[in-house]
Amino acid sequence: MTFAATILTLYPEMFPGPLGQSLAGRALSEGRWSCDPVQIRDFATDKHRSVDDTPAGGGAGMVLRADVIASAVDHALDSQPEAPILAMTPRGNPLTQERVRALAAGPGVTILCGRFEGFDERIFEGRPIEPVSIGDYVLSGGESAAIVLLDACIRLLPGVMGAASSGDDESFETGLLEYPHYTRPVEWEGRTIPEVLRSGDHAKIAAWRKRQAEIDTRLRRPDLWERHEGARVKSPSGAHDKKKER
Ligand code: 6GU
Repeated sequence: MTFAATILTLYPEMFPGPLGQSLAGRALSEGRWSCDPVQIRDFATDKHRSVDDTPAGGGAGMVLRADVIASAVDHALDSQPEAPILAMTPRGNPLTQERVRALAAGPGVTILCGRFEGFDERIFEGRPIEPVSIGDYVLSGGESAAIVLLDACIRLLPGVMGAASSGDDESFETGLLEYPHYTRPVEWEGRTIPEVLRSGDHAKIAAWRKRQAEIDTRLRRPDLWERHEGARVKSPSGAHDKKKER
């Protein structure tokens, strides 16, 4: 089964881009996913083939026209009606590993890439288009965000990664950041690999990794730590127990 990616963009030559290399590139050659960039401008109807116009109410920049975007989306819906449609925008719902997993388990995705100030908001009414953001910063366009989203999906497709992708330990799969890694040389610039990792005691190693994951998450991602701790309740003894399912 092929994961079909349709990308609606003003810069189709940006695809597959970095996804033509390495892991994703190999998976593309093997037919595990397909990449179909579509030029939004091909759906413009006026003689200047315009795709944008000035913002209603005034202000800086340009806004992508609802009529042109809708025609491009309807074309994608015709060719791949089962694929969810995501619009890349810093105003979107935050992308999560959970959402990535759900997308990767499906038939593919249609991704709408914005440039300029964004989309006419009316495209989100009447069509099943979900706005998605990849983080709290602003990119010059949705194309690089689409590449991020596709990379995250592709590595999860069957046969793309080996044992590593089953990764129950991976960052976010546990709700915590992943533990730190080390490899040879054992001593480098006067720094040594933690002794426990060379002990061969697998129970001790697992306990150490869990502890490190907790320390790093608390320090770097207090938001994730809060959520992780929120899933636990204090027992009368003062020990932490997993919260009971309701
Ligand atoms: Cl999805 N698009 C743009 N243009 N900027 C972003 C983003 C998306 N996510 C974070 N910043």
